[in-house]
Amino acid sequence: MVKQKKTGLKLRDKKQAVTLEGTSRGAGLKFAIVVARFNEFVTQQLESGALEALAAAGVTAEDVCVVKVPGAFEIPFAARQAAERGRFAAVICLGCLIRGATAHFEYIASAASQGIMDASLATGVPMTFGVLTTNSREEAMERAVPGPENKGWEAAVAAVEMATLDVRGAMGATGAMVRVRKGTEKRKLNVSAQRSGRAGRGAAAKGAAKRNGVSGPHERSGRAGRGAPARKK
Ligand code: DLZ
Repeated sequence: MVKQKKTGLKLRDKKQAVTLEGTSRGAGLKFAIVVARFNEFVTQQLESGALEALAAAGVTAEDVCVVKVPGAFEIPFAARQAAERGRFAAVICLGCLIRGATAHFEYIASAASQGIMDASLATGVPMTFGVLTTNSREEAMERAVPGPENKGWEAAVAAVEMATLDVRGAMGATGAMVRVRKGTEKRKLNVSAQRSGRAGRGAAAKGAAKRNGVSGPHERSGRAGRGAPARKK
């Protein structure tokens, strides 16, 4: 049973909106990076960019698992498996499609993007899209330069933000929005996410709980949440 914090007021009690957003701090969270080998001269650079961004966000190397697949078409399968079987807070998907003479480009691009979105929604694990779709090798290489311009870097930054965004956890037991004191908003929302039992992120919840100095429901019960296999519908 979730205990509401004394400071928690229902949103309708006051006329002020509550803003929820993730953070850029990923320490304690686990991430999977699914990388397609096709056009490896680019995807290797995307992988490096993603790894650098995760390190900059405080994620340690042992908390990152890199999964290699043949091409972008295979990314959704591996991403879904990682989300279902692993305790990842988010999955970063990286690939490179360069337009060729055939219709392959369109088919693979739409299968990859739709497949990744479907996998993310089906598992409840955030997945980010670092799959380039370019007209030339040059365009692809421009997007794989070292640093924050690198699309792998961008996808990793988005993954950290999504992994730390907990919309459901910020709701009270009845689904009512929990209001927190001004100035301490983000920290309090993270705490309420851990206590509400709705975060369901397994390792993610545990990590955030540690950072916040509280023990979340998953820590106490040892229950896997978001990392557990998706329920059949
Ligand atoms: C077949 C193919 C083609 C033509 N182009 C690309 C591409 O530009 N980028 C990419 O990641 N993969 C490509 N592939 C391979 C497919 O994604 C897939 O690996 C194969 O069709 C085997 O299922």
